[in-house]
Amino acid sequence: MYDIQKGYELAKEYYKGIGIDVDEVIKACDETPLSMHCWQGDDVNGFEKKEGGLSGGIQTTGNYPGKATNPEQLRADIEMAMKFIPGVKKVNVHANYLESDTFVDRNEIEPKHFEKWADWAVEKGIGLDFNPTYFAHPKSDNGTLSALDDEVRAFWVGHGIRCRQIGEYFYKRTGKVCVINHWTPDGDKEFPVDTLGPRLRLKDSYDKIFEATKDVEGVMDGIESKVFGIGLESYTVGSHEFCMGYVMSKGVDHIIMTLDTGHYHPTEVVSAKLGGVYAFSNNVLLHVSRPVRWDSDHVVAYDDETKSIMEELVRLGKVQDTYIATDFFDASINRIAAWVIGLRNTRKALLAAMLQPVEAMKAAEAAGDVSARLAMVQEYKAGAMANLVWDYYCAQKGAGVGLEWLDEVKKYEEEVLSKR
Ligand code: RNT
Ligand code: ZN
Repeated sequence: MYDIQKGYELAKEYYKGIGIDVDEVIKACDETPLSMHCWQGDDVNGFEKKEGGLSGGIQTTGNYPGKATNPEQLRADIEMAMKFIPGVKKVNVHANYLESDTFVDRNEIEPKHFEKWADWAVEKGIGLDFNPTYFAHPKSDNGTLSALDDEVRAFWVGHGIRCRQIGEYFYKRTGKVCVINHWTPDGDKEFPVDTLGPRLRLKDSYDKIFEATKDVEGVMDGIESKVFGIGLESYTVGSHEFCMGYVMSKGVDHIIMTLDTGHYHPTEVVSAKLGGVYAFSNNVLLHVSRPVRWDSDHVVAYDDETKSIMEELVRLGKVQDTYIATDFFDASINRIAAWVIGLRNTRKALLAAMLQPVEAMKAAEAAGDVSARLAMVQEYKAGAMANLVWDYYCAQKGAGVGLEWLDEVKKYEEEVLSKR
């Protein structure tokens, strides 16, 4: 290992020269919560006492041994991963991760089924986010909130209502706002003749959920769109236009857009959408993921788009207004490694973005000096010394420098995961 302190001193001097206080940046980055999705640990299975696999156009592929098969294991794995993810974290729980000795259907879930998650979060001093599970259920095969069948729709509205109540319970237990993400898989393999009807029903269902729970406190609601799902290739009820229209037409603070980085056409990027959305909304929920071909949920990479998203948030001055959550599931590698890699990349991209002289760039732009603007944007994108700051930050937090975390995760695999 090289001399991390020396690297930090050098970086500090460099950044001082361009008007950046490294310690302030580290603090701001560290205090930005990242919401870690629980579902990477067990391939989105959850703990319902029922048979049946994943559905709704999402899929995990791979058969890597050692996945969590009960809540205790999942929480232990999350704790293991968290050791190597520096900074404030929340945990994002899905409704199908309830805990009950007997089967509880989705429209009957209650705070008590999530008490252990809340106890654990309180003990760890972290916040919890939540997600209705509008998929992987016999009643989700022909649509959920947009289904033609009145009873099916009512069932899912009931689920949405229960989820908002559980969100409030999480808020009350942890003292931290619970961000709920509503994603429905509803769609069609072929292009339907009636594309409007399902959308009007989805709109009506969301209205019913929010109306029935209008007194719920401490909850934010992201509405997540998607371009397509497996088996639902031609039509998605909750398209981008629908979700954006819904959020903007409601015009209330708690209903916001969820932008999932894997949910757009291949040449569309979320980094280019943020400025437009923030012209009309105070907050955004971000699902940081990585699309590859048909899959929207590969492990987050330290790639151009992840960096561009963080740069955009910094330049917009919206880091604190954006709920940053991860969303990917990979069953082909050690699941803890998947979490660590994806969340470290997310955090690192944020740090690198914060280490850029945004004020100077904005000044060049305001002065009409477009050449200087391009020169600066390119110069600082490389993040000359950002890695030195990252290593120092990880060392300070005891989160492991470089690949130090890998040995420990491998050891845990040998001693714990491989024995499951
Ligand atoms: C699916 C959505 C959604 C899910 C989770 C499990 O395409 O991105 O957010 O990944 O609800
Ligand atoms: Zn998502």
